[in-house]
Amino acid sequence: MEENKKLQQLKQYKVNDNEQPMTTNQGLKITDDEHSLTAGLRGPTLIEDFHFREKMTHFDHERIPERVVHARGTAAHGIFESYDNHSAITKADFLSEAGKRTPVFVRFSTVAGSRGSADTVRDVRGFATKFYTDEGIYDLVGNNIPVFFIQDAIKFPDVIHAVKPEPHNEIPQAQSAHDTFWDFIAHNQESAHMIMWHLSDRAIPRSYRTMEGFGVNTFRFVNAQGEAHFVKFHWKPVLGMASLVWDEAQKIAGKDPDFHRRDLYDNIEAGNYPEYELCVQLLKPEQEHDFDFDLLDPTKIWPEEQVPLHKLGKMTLNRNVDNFFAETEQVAFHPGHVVPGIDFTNDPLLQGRLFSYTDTQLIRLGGPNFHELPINRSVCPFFNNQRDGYGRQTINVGRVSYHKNGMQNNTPHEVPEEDGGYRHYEEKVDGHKIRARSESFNDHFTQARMFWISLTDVEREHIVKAMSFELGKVETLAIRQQIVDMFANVCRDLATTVAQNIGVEPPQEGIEPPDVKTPSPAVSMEQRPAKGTATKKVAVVVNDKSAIEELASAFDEQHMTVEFISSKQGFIRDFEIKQTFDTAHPVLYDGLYVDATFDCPVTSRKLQTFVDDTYNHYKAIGYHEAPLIDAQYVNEPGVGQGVQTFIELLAEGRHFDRTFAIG
Ligand code: HDE
Repeated sequence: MEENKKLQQLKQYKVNDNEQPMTTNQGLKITDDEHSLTAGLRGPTLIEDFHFREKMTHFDHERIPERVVHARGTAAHGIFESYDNHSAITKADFLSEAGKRTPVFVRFSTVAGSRGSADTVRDVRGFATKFYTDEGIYDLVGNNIPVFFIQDAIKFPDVIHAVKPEPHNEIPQAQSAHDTFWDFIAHNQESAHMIMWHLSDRAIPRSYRTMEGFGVNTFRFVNAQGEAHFVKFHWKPVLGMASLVWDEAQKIAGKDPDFHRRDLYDNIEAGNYPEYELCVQLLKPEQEHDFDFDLLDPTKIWPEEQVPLHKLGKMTLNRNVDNFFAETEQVAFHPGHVVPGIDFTNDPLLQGRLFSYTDTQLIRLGGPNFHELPINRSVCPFFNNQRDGYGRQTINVGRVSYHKNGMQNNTPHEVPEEDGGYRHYEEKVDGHKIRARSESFNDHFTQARMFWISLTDVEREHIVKAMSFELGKVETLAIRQQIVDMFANVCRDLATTVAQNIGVEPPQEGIEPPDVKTPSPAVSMEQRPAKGTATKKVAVVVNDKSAIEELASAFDEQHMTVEFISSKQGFIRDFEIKQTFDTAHPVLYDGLYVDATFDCPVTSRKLQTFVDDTYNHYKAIGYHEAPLIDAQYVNEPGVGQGVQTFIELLAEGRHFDRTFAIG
């Protein structure tokens, strides 16, 4: 694999201790790592035991604070390649020519859960990308949902306190289905649009590989002539989009809490490199007031039908980390890490973010030198008069650490814009100091309604179920009622059905949604579904009579990932059976092919459960002969005989038109 500049740089920090002698951190060779130095065989440990003290002290200090949000995550290295010379819209050098390649590091995350929480909870996903450009670090710190709960950063601690486990008993972990979260929503109606996305299938992605990413905030592109555009960023997964169903997501949280982390890791190891296209929506400064929403409002999208996407390039994730802590845990993102050609707007959420990210690294990474950690280091050299601080690694030589100076010819010197110096976009700003928000931010329901009317029936049904589930977990009836009334502003039927499901009154008379005539079909996941079989993971049930050879080659040709399952582990001919009905579970696969029966009634029962769960979650089921699966399923959608039929059914995605499935 290609050694990009960042990977080359990281090499010098890697240590392989295989076959090496054991030493203390000071390099002293250790003769005995099993026993403390004690006064006699049964006596106390001596304080002079420097080896014990060093080892124990280091262990005692191993933990750093987890991220206050996005604590649970996983990351990978990759490369970004620009499709073209985009200098007409931005002078960013990494976008300046077709084929220009820039190393990247991407961290995906959930938001609410602790570092050890399950991957498949209902939550927003973080999608943070660090570009190691020739002009310095550029971070695109996005989410998989294009809008946010709040409009002003000053409310961020509130929404996060509300969604995190409740303070009196620290329950529930990584869940929004509890009183404080929904109490916040009922009293902060600007979150209505975000809630619609949060209750949709977007919040339970099948994998990080099949998920979109969004910059959310409105940024600015500036070209060499100083011309600016408002810009929204999008990542589009080349595989298309896919989600879990809720029953499945909850079960996976127990069967494999590392489901998304494992999926990303395994696919990169297998050479199934995830790819995402970077796209932007652009608006000229004179278009700032052309819309019925405010371009600076982070609770609004720019409908793709009105503002089309331009493709800028493609990112490929092609290398796993060597060490989770050193890379994934210590990586420090910041939306304020920009390069010339990328600038900010007055989006009030973005403005607050520009303060928060550096601030949080100071406590999390222990001081101001986190930019020196290998994963955070720029691949271009950096020079300034900043000095010292905890853990400083750079040995700055010379006597001068101030500007201006005469002793060092006034260097490091400032760089004019034409030589690559960063110059802020000179936006005219004029106003009174006030704590207030523009009236143009006040419409909270039009886009929530637009989202609702843009979805398919199945997607809408999932929102009804998700809202019923979430509110069904809320103990305070008044909060349930307030939310029902609030969402009558989006759809009266939605609110009424949910009210029936959760035992509260239908929404008050007189609350009606805004009259939205134009949907935005692009918000539906069905517009970019993950079709085809490539990288889909299937369970294939076999015994020693099964045609494993043929199955393996047929599925391999389709670039599917196959796991053979039988009653016992071991080998059948040349094939290693790595999974049994006890080590595997149907929720962990995209489809099931059955080519075996079992005499043992217990094993047969386990196989039946496998088929049932696969059916319940609308996934493709194939079988060699009809008697191999329950007769009730044979004529159901997404169930078929023979390998070819199964491949076609798997390629279509989920089969939501089943008679009695759940999910
Ligand atoms: Fe963040 N966010 N955020 N956020 N955010 C953090 O920074 C913050 C917001 C996002 O994988 C923290 O290094 C404020 C929107 C991602 O390391 C912290 C506000 C979006 C990640 C922080 C927001 C994001 C973070 C915690 C409201 C989508 C994980 C740890 C104004 C565009 C990055 C850290 C990683 C992390 C603050 C809202 C994305 C505390 C104040 C909107 C993907 O600085």
